[in-house]
Amino acid sequence: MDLYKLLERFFCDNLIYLAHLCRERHIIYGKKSVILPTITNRRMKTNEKYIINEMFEKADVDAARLLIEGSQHIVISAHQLPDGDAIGSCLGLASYLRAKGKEVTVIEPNPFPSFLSWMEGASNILIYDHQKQNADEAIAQADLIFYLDLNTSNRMLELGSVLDAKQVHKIVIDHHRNPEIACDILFSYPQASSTCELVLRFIHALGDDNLISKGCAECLCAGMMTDTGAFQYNSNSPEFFILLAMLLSKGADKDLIYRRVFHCYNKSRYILLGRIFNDKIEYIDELHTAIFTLSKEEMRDAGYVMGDVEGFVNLPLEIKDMKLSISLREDLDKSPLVHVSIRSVDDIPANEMASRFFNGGGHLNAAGGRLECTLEEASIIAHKACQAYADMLKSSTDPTTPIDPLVP
Ligand SMILES: [Mn+2]
Repeated sequence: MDLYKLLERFFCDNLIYLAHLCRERHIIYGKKSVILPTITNRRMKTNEKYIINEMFEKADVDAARLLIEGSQHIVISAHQLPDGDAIGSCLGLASYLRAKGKEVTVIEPNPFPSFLSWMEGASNILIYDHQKQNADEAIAQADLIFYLDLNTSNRMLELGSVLDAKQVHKIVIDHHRNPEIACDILFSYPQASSTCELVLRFIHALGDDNLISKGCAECLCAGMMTDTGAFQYNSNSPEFFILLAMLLSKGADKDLIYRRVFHCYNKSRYILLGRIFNDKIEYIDELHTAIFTLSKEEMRDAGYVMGDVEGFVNLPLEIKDMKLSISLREDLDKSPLVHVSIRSVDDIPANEMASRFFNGGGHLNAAGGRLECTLEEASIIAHKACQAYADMLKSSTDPTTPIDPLVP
């Protein structure tokens, strides 16, 4: 019987793939030897091309290896208001270093949102604001410090100056632009999706894939997920998914992690969300821009808890043709202080806008800053910032957007 007809009858879903397999078997074994082990062999061969290219300089990896080998007490820290990438990268790296027999202390400048507390090792994180004494002891003992997910120690509150003052070997692993931290080895790769991706590449470059536990994989997967908005942006490289696949193969459950970090909100979040979209958001149509403010009274009235407004700034960009979204949120404690978040699309430089107008910085399409002024004053500055980029914002929208067939 014709081999391809046989395949069609039994394996029509995978016809092309299987036919390809059979052709190989045909050459080697003859027409009738279509057996499953061939598939396994073929898959293994296919996987061979999915190698992870080294992003780091070999000299840096070798130097880091020596520093790790020569140290016993390691401190790992990240930026203030730690997010999924900050906590995930710290805990993922901590898990790996503990597997290498090191004593590791993770210290964060201030508390992290409760939706990250499921991560392995999260309950042992020291919060510098609250556990200064324990943290200072760990820092005093440290012979190696890792700074993760930040480019300047100014983003670590008081912890930054304490770590900076400590005379000890330091390694920075980060994906923000313009790194400024004094260190022995700098792994700064703004093209990376997340610091978690870089930590995974770091472990891989050290040849230690076998030391990635399920708990470690979950932490790194969480950061790769949160810093890409669940793979919506900054995640177009095929290698990103090869790295992710590596974490899945270590036991990370992507779907469960998604639910833990994205489906975990309080009702107060939706009270605030309703308030903003009902009557607070301002659309500047000709600039394809949305700006909204949130006062501390509004947050208190809604029963605000930390993390409630996380990601709000992304939502206006879900509206057709929107190019820029700016959120202005009053600090709950300090006054006058307004936290600014900016999101943009394409080549509209949110980071440049943040540094020119809002004392901040960040990535091309996601940036932030802070203004020591009232919400009203911050809103005026935000309008000025939009006008400064009016030419870019006015320009025509995506030509591939389909025309609504219901509109004549
Ligand atoms: Mn990050």
